[in-house]
Amino acid sequence: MKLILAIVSNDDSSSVSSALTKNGFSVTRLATTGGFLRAGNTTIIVGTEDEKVDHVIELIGSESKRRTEIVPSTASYDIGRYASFPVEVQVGGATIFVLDVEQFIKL
Ligand code: 2BA
Repeated sequence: MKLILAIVSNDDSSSVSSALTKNGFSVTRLATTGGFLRAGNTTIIVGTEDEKVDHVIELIGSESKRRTEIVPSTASYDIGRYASFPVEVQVGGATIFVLDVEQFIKL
């Protein structure tokens, strides 16, 4: 058995956990914070049989693809005026750890 820890953006966490649940996987979601950006992200925990790990990774990947989005940004000028312009940002993606499970107990 394996334990999968997947860190995904908050925006993708609902669709990732829905896809996993629909496919019969048990999922736990933790609200976490990235150490570098200090922004919120979501850590998804899935315990599953060894042969199903690839399916879990595929489902996570399909719902959290790295993509480019255009978001509005503003620049201020000395004269007290602000201009709005679009900037491209990278969002999504997943960081996945797969760990061996020594024991799995449900009481
Ligand atoms: P990613 O590498 O896609 O990582 C996204 C989030 O996944 C991280 O958020 C962190 O919460 C988790 N994570 C990634 N690798 C990990 C690991 N080896 N162990 C534990 N958790 C891990 P943040 O720490 O806020 O980082 C956000 C993004 O900033 C990263 O995206 C990466 O592109 C960049 N980054 C992170 N650390 C950096 C560093 N020391 N120097 C430069 N850029 C860094």
